[in-house]
Parts: sequence; C-alpha cells; structure tokens
Amino acid sequence: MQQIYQDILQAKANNNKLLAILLDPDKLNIENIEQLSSKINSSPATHIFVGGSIVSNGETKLIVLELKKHTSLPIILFPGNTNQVTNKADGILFLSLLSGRNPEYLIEQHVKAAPLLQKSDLEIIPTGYILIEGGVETAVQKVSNTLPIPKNDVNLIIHTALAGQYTGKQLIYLEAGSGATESVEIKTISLVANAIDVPLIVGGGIRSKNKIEAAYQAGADLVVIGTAFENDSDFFKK
Ligand code: 1GP
Repeated sequence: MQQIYQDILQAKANNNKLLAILLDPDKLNIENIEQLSSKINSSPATHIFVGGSIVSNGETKLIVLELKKHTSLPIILFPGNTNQVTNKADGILFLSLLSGRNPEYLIEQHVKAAPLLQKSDLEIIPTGYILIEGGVETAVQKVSNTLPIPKNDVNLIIHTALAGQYTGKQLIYLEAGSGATESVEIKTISLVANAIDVPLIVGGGIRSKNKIEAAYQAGADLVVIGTAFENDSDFFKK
C-alpha cells in the first residue's frame, strides 16, 4: 500500500495544499533536531524531506532516527545519491533528473539503489525531477553536471513534465534549486499543472508566504521550503 502517495493524491483531489520542510543533513546538528522538530510540529508542514546534494555517508540515517523521536510527520528521503538511502525513513522520492542528460542521475544511481530499496520498507515514489534556471548556479547543477532548462523555454519544461508522467513518474517536481534567487515562475507552474495529471511539487528559492500562496494558486500541490526555514526556524510564525 502506497500510503504517502495515496494521501498526496487525496489531498490533491480535495484541493488541500501540502507543505514539505526540506532538511539537509549536511547543514544540521543532531543536537538541534529536538528543538527544530518542535518548530516543525507547530508549523503548517505536512511532510519532512531529508536530503541534499552533498551529504556525508551515514549522516542521513542519524538525522532521520533523531527526527523520528520527535515528530510523527512522514519523513521522505530526497536523496542526492545512493549513500543517502536509509530504511529508517518512511518513503523516498526516487528522483530522475529529467531536465539533464546525465545517465548517472537518470538511471545509474537508481540501479545502485535498487538492492537497498528491495530490502527496505520504504515507500518508493517515482518522481520526475526538473531543474529550471533559478538565477544562480545551484548545488544540484554542479553535482549532477547538468544544465537547468532555461526558464523561458516553457514548452520544453511542459514537454519534459509530460514525458515524466508518460514514463510512469507519480510526481513531477519543478525545482529552481536550493538557494535559487528566482523561484519557478508562476506562469510556468500554472502551465505545467494544467498539462499533467499527477501531483506537482514546486521548490527552490521560495522564501515568503506570499510566494507559497502564489505557487498554490498556480496549481502546485506541494511546496518545498528549505533555505527559508534553515535561515529562520520561526519563518512560519511570522
Ligand atoms: C531544494 O526545492 C528545495 O531542493 C528547496 O529550495 O532551499 O531554496 O527553499 P530552497
């Protein structure tokens, strides 16, 4: 039973918007997790994503185990590579970097992860991950050695999202990259949301409640907040 995914589908059907806080194990101190969790528990977050482009081996498991002690929100891996797979989480966004043409992030890492996933109870959610130009060169661009899709090439973005859906991705993730200075344009979110049937995730460079709301209005089903919460754990209080 794909409980996490079913809940996302249900939320989409009911037009209940979802919010994930992204925690990058590389930027976290295990001692701070308890306090951070209490802020997350009192925020509008519905999911916690854990992952990053560069994370030391074993770090993700420790962070997830600590989070599990202090929150009951679903914890979903958002891994930059196979090293970040841990069966201590609830699920995994099994990301294919569809905007790039680097086989390592289209299939190679997935083959390496397969035996680990086979042994785990993780809910596996195939996700088409589309990196869009966001004003700066982001970590995912550097690490994956791929270029984002130019933000004005809206047709290519739509066609990539559709190709993701047609090849079986259960989610499409429009990503400007963590720390982007420009988040994905509202018009682009709207065009992609109208073109696809599967739930749409939008993240990267979203640092205000107005932007979150605008992304929802345009058709995002789930918005991801990383840097804004990382810089200010009271972000949702204000
Ligand atoms: C990155 O979409 C997420 O993968 C979040 O980005 O850190 O810019 O919020 P920010």
